[in-house]
Amino acid sequence: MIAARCLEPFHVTPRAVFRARLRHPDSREPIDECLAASFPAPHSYTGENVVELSTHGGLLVPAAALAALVAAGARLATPGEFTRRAVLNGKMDLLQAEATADLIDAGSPAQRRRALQHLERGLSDRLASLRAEILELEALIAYDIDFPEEDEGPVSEDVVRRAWCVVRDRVADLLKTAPEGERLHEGALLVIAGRPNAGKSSLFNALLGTERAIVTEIPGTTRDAIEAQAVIEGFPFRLVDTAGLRDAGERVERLGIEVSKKYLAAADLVLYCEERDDPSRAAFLAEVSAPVVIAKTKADVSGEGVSIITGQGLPELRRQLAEVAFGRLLALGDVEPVVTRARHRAALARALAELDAFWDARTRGVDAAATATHLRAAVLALDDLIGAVTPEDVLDRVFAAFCVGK
Ligand SMILES: Nc1nc2c(ncn2[C@@H]2O[C@H](COP(=O)(O)OP(=O)(O)OP(=O)(O)O)[C@@H](O)[C@H]2O)c(=O)[nH]1
Ligand SMILES: [Mg+2]
Repeated sequence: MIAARCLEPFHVTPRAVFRARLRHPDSREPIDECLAASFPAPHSYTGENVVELSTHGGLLVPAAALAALVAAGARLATPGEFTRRAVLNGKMDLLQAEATADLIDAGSPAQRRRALQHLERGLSDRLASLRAEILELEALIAYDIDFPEEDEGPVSEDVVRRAWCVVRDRVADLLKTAPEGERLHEGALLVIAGRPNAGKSSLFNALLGTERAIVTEIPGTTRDAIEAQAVIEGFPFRLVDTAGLRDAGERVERLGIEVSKKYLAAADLVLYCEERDDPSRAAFLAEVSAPVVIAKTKADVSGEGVSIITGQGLPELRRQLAEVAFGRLLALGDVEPVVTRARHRAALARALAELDAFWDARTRGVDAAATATHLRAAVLALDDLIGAVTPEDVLDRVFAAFCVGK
């Protein structure tokens, strides 16, 4: 065993921390005094025999410690390898593995809370109960499958319809959380737009809390789009400051306006800045499909709206932005599960399509055994989502974004 070759003394007392001298396995050269803890299988993170070492920090000691362990037969883990092994050994499901990465990457309180909920099986439990409901629905039509020639089974059609309706709506409700859930994962793309000199860059800086974009009294100051991460009311946003929209201007500015238009097309929401009622607003709004929040700027001069000088209106604006981008999540609170990735959305959409195909086939008089294949397919879609049987390439994709050491 690798640890036994390098540590002096070495114990396998479960989960007891002990102090040991770390030596090079060949030269026996002492490298560090470290803390070691052994976690015999299956009571470890990965489910395998694990020894954890805490060495002194710095540059030389950890590098020498790693070299000694590699000389004793260890190798460095690939990104996400520990969690991947935990999934393969049944210590956690795929949703919990994704949540582990999300927890580490969380940049806002809302992301952290959601990742923790998924890690604690919030989403896994909901999917397990939906899966059980679909299997119960299949049990309800078991009589029809066994005795296809009978007209009336012991379970009335109304009972089957209600059971189908309940589970179908529950899958649909979970699927409806996908747009905001994925936004929670990526950050809502908030594009700040408006005429030159409207105060866009000033508001961008105020929402970020740092002077990131250049502000001057000259219209056309911002030439290119600037993107930055911000946390607003606990939610993650990607803020984009853009070049003021106008038709005139020189070549560089016109290119900047083109970039603004591309961002506007991808935006989750748009913050439209104007100093006073702006005649070009209507034409602008007509071209944008994302929801738009209108901010009246320079309130210290005009009296109403937001001012970056006095701070007036900024708390209300922050609340409004969070409400528009994450209103559904705010209404659901932290208890109801939410799906946060395209992978989740695709699997749920498949389950929903199969549930609808089941009912459609049943009402068209297709024989019960054939309709049941749709219920089986819906269950399989949920199994894929939980990661019950996960093909290698799905694992590769999930763990590609992991950091080394988890
Ligand atoms: N009094 C007052 N002045 C402001 C406020 N916000 C912005 N300004 C001023 O308005 C001018 C334009 O501000 P910017 O933030 O550069 O405006 P912009 O919309 O980014 O302008 P372009 O990048 O040229 O399109 C600057 O002189 C700012 O100091 C405000 O809340 N109150
Ligand atoms: Mg600007």
